Amino acid sequence: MVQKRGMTLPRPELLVECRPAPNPRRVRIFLAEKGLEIPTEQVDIMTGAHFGDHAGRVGTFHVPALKLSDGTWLTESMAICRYVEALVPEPCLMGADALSAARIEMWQRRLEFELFSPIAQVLRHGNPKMAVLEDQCPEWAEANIPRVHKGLAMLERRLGESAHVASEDFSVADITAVVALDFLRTIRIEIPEQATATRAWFGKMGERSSVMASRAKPGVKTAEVAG
Ligand SMILES: N[C@@H](CCC(=O)N[C@@H](CS)C(=O)NCC(=O)O)C(=O)O
Repeated sequence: MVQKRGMTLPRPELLVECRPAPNPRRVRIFLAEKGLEIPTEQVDIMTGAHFGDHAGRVGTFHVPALKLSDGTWLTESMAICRYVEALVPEPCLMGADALSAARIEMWQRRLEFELFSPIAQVLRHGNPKMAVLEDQCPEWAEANIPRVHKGLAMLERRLGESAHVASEDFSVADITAVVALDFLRTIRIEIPEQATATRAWFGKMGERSSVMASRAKPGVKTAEVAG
């Protein structure tokens, strides 16, 4: 248990994830930035394994899920990150004051809705291998392609005016953005040549040990795992 403002908080004990999938990867990067190592358990969502025992014990079929030392589970990547941020405040990744926390949350949500999610929709509805996860609607995949390009343009405008996504400092919003950009490969879209600010920032992000370590191990096909 961890002491926090007079309360005893349960410890993170186990991260259930699917290594090539993008949402668990956001949490892995976050944990690495905090210097935390938590045992992991893999559930292969591409075989539908998460619909069975995993969903039964956690209460939802999605990954990631974090088991706490009191036997309860946390799901939703950002809820997990917020809990870890409270346990391990440094380095601060979700905002040290009300305004910076709000700005980080704003960019984090914009990236999820305007880039990460459209990429996931193109993959999940456009790649026949994703039929295990989705009642597919190919027209919805097509409809999301322009949204991906709009999201990329939004990110490029932002990185043209700011060293990192939410402010001058690295934050969880950068984690969502870097994972989204790596996820582009699954739908065979590249960061545009003219997106020079995004390309420069993406190169720097790739040098962070947390980002490097989170990339899928050789032999694991990221292109075939859903978001
Ligand atoms: N909102 C959740 C989304 C989690 C999510 O969609 N995870 C994907 C893997 S990246 C998943 O479990 N997919 C399984 C499925 O769709 O059946 C979060 O932020 O953690």
